[in-house]
Amino acid sequence: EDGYELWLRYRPVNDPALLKEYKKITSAVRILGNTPTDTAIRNEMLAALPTMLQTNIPVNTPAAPSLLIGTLDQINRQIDLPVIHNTNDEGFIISNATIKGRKVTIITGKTPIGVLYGTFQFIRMLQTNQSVTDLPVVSSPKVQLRLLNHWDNLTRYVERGYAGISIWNWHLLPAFLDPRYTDYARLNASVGINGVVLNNVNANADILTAPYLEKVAALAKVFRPYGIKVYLSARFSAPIEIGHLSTADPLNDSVKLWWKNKANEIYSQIPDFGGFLVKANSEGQPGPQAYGRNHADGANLLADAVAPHNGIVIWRAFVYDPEANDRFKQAYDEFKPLDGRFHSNVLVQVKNGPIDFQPREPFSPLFGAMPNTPLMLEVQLTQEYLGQASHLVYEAPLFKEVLDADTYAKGKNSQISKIIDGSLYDHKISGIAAVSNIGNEQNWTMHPFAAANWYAIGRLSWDHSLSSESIASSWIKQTFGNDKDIQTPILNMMMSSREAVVNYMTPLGLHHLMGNGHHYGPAPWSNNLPREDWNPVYYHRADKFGLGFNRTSTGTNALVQYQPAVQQQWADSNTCSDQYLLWFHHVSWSHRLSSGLNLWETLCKKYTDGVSAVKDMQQTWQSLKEKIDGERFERVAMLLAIQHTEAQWWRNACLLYFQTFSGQPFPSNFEKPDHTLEYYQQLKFRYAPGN
Ligand code: BDP
Repeated sequence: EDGYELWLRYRPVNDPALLKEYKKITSAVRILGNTPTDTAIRNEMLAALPTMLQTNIPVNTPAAPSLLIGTLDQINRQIDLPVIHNTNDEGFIISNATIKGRKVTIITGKTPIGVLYGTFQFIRMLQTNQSVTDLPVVSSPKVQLRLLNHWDNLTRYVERGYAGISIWNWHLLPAFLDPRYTDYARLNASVGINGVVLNNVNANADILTAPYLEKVAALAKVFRPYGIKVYLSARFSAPIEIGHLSTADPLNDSVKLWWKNKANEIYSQIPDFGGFLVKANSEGQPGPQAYGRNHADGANLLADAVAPHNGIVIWRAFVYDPEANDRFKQAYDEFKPLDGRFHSNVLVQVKNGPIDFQPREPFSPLFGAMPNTPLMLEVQLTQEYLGQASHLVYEAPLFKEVLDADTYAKGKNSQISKIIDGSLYDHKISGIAAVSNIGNEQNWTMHPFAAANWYAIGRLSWDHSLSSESIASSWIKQTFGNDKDIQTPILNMMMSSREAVVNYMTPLGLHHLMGNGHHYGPAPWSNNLPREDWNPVYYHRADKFGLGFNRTSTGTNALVQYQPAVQQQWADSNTCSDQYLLWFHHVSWSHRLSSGLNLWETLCKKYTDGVSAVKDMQQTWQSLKEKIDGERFERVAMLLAIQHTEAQWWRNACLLYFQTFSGQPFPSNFEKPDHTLEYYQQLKFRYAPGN
């Protein structure tokens, strides 16, 4: 198996009792609507049911239906008692009903898209061998905008992409519609993703020119039946670059008019265009500050242009300034004062942590600090800092850690999930964005397990109360099948993988230790980049005394950006949890941690634990050799071997380097590094994908 189907992998149901039940329910399927979405529903049912149930499935025959699929309006015209469960516009209901005294199963919702989501849920229940008798299942998404952000350039090079080149074939669009586009839409819709930003946040203004818009419109047309809207990253200086104006000043009338006209042009071709995503005044991207204006001025300019069309603007808060004394504080310092100044169709998109998608970060202090602005959470699926596409890292525990974090913004129980879903401050729009890990590799994500992250963020954006375990379990069944012997071992691998990567890369709150530019492998010694806040030494601050970044009141005082209850958790190096210790404290090498070991010994232990966890994953995987198809088995086995080698490399390189400061020996049972520090320092990676 080449892995192309991902979790929409339809295989025969083996359990005889369930097979009987499923066959009965699907013995006559009737789809009531005839929109393009209903065609998508029909196609999916016909792709799934005959293969899974090994029988012909009559769809829309004259026979009395056993499974009735349609919107609430359509359904309620057919059945004896109206369905009254409450859902929002995208929600669905799978339930039992009667038609003239005969029992039917129904899949319904307020809109065809809701019905499509219900259909995917129904299929998922079959794929994961759940009984469909335990009804009703009623579900609505908790978050409105559930988006993938592609960092795809128009050249098809994907920034931080490790799974091939972009799946958007700009050269052959709009006439050539790769069937992959439809499969992409199916995969997204099946987990509830309802929007995609097609191009990189480091944007090229050409995407907003007529020839590209025609291509974008063609993609939008493929995605539309699946409830997926397209969005574009807009380059702030586009009025200059493609509009030939002399300025992009957000308060200039010609600039305003240019964006208005541009929005009108886009909507004339893509009436349901989602809106713009903007990275401004960040890492060299143009922005309103060049004209003495602020982020709100910039965002509102674009927001006004798309507002007549119900479009939105997603403005990123990923900013940092070389002049600041701590990069950690920058987004908060710049954005908090602007709270309340963004127009109502603007969301501010905030990365989960204050720095940049590290294996573990404390949550960004912006969450809870901008009550008058809808904040969108940004997470990264592409594993820029998580071993890239060769490391098995199941990210749902990372996502959950953020969503469940309590900001105390409105007292206890002010979790980030409630800020993101709009409920804490009663916002009308809400969203989660995930930087895509998709490329044109046959299996989409290169590492078969990387697809679990795509899957997980969809499921969590729909319902952030789901557990990482339950999401992993469904994914395993849908991806590898229901064989009982494989469930627990694979689940264990996945559930241990996030802590493993934290341990072998950046334990105890270390962060940003990776190689320059390509971010591949360890380079904690690195100190030669033009900006101080790009260098690993800026972040770990190792010296003869100890290790870590003092962000308490005796240091940069970034801690003060959190609510007092949160500050309290982290302010004292004796009570701060090990996970965040070096994020906030410069701790002496002899400092005792909760384990009783000192900092140096604990560091050695954590790095070693990380490597052992990868070894365990390898062994577990080997034990499944007979149970997994050869192609996917071998692929994962090879990648795990790379991961193991690289985990050792991280451990050895980091510990040898930190030892030059700690001056302490390796513990007696410690497996000695196989090379010297100098060896690791001179390694070059000409083939590592860059940015
Ligand atoms: C960093 C990446 C860089 C992105 C930037 C961003 O290294 O390639 O452009 O984030 O999010 O993680 O804008």
